[in-house]
Amino acid sequence: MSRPQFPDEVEHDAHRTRQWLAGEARCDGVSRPELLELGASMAAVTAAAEEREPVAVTRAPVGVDPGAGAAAAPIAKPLPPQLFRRLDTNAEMRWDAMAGQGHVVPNDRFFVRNHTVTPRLDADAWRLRLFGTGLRGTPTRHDPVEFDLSDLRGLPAEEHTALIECAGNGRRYFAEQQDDPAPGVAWGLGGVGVARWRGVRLDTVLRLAGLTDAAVDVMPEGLDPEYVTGGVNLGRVRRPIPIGKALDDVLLAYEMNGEPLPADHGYPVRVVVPGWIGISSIKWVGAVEVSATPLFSPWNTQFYRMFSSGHPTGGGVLAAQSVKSAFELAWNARLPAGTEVLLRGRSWSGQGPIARVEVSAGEDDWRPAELVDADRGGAWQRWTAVWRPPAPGRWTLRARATDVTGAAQPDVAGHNDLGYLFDGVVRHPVTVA
Ligand SMILES: Nc1nc2c(c(=O)[nH]1)N[C@H]1C(S)=C(S)[C@@H](COP(=O)(O)O)O[C@H]1N2
Ligand SMILES: [Mo]
Repeated sequence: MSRPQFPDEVEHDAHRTRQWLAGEARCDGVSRPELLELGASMAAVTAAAEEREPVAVTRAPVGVDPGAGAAAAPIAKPLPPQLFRRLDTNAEMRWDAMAGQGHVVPNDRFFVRNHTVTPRLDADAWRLRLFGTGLRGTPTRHDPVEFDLSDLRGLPAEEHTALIECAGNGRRYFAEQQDDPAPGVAWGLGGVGVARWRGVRLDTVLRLAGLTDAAVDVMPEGLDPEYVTGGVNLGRVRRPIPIGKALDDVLLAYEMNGEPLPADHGYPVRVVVPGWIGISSIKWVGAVEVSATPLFSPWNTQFYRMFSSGHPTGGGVLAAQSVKSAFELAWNARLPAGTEVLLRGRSWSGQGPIARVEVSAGEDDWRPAELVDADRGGAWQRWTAVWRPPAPGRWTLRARATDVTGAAQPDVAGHNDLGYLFDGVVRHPVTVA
């Protein structure tokens, strides 16, 4: 699979932003002036909207029978406390739950990021509806080109091991380590996971649906409830993908780690956009607009952009996920004094494989970690380091990685108002007894 093309996205976004600001594009459900106003006057609301505000959603998505599950928990699967930490409608994986696991994250402990709730969809009734000016004959939303699940399963399948990470992963360390709290879901480092995704290439389906050369953007949207925040209904969760990326390595996945996609991860079908921030990988995809004109949604204009005095007006697009490292240890894990401990962890970067990892247990005693060979060039890199805790007490473990492009973890992550892309070295406390 080819590597994500972030420079393309940055360029694409700069171009789209100019068009958007010039009024050349529309953003269904929210008018451009409304969005601009939101942006100008509701910075705080926007921030809260991103990933924090508790959202009261009572409406069911069209075509979904809420049944008895309407008032059910936002997440369908069990969330045992030894595997997850709950964060409103979301759940982050506990890193000690990865101790001794293989390259992928088992489905029972994969993190969940829900803007509202996991919908219970009927796979037999499910259809993928493609429409828009980028398809031959310009099928409309109400008279779309349709595929059902067996259609998709009948097409050539591919399986890719890909990492999905929330752009806000690590956000709590802006507050905890840098005294710079950011609004939004207070993820530790558990808003990330790697799985084997099996499905059909979006490319294949777009071509069957009558893709034309005029298409520039593709916007999948979810069948989960519309997202209401700050009193504004922003509609279904959706974010455009430029056609170049859509035709490159994007999957319509119906299996995760060899099982049908679990309800929380997009059953029956989700989009998987390797390398791009998690919001690109739309779950419970029901429709895909294919457009000959640029598309916008609140998820690429108001959220998931870098806003701060150091970034351009309108914010910078979120491109590659940043470099991060995590120990497969509980926060405040207890370790025995005087004996060798094998520390394990993982590092990853949106820009490419990890080249090198160093660990430290003290002030300035960085030494190289051993990379697990099987992961070389993979979605993330497991590593180990031997440590003999010298004495009982409180110790701080740190790990820092460098990817093949030379991107490395700084001691302090760069500020941005919405707390995205934390990449600082995390100080992991352990107790030696
Ligand atoms: N329809 C829909 N798709 C969605 C979301 C959502 O709330 N609704 N959340 C997005 C975000 S912000 C992330 S980080 C990923 C998380 O995928 P996961 O829940 O399978 O881990 O899904 C993305 N796709
Ligand atoms: Mo996310």
